[in-house]
Amino acid sequence: MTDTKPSVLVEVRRGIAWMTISSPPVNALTAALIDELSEALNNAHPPAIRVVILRAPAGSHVFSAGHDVNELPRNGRDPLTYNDPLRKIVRQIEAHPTPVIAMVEGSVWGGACELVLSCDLIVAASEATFAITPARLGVPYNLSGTLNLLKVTEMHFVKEMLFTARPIPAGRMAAYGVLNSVVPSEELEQTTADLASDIASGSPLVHQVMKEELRVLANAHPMTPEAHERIQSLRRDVYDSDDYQEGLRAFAEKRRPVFGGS
Ligand code: YXS
Repeated sequence: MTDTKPSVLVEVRRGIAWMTISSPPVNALTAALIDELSEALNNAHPPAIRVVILRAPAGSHVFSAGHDVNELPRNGRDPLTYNDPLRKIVRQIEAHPTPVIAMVEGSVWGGACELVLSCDLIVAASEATFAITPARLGVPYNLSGTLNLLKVTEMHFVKEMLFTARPIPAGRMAAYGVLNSVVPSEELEQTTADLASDIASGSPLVHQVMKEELRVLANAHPMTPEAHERIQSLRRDVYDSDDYQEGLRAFAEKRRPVFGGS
């Protein structure tokens, strides 16, 4: 009987911490799994740990199905607030004092794309796909998630991903600058290990300082309080809408949603 309890297996090899997230059947990012990952990261600090690699179990067809839909609030509350577990782990990875590499095989959905994008480097198998699906579920994608997309690629590609919610093949993601490399699945682990060991041989202090410098610079976006309030009120229109309830209902009933636009 395979263990269905969410877990993060940590294996340390020559200063590189391989973290395998597992939450059967589709690695949905439940609060419990995110707690396990947060704990694993808290125990993976330099100089003992030089690089973290985030992966799914070998051979996974689904890297992660994204936020656990069953954990999205339905009662008119913002489903993606600052303290949502997924938002917290994204910030923790961005602030983690070592480089974090996402090693991706299988399909990546919704908030799991943001989890992967929060990593410093991404190596993907050629058959991997990435789909950002709020439009499919009627969910109000949050400000930081949208900004994180705009930081790594261009507006038209961001709009294609967000408006269509289609799974985008790894090759196109790399062509738009989102992935560092795309390799045949049989080469994925070795390619990632080689990249990690190159990084691990460098100065951990310099990595830590440069990573934080880049995080601060990437977030240096002047935004007026009025702009922030306007975006939040637009998002409230979505999570207060019938369409949001319809998206969650359709997911639960395993049918395509019928959005009425209100
Ligand atoms: O019917 P059972 O009980 O076996 O459960 C099914 C699915 O309901 C469940 N499951 C999930 N449960 C919670 N949260 C999820 N995200 C989720 N996805 C799936 O897992 C069991 C097996 O699913 P099934 O039969 O569909 O498996 P499959 O192999 O045919 O297909 C795997 C997927 C991942 C392609 C498919 O399950 C799928 O498309 N899942 C939804 C992916 C998605 O749209 N994720 C976005 C979640 S919302 C989110 O991340 C953010 C809030 S946002 O929208 O802002 O990005």
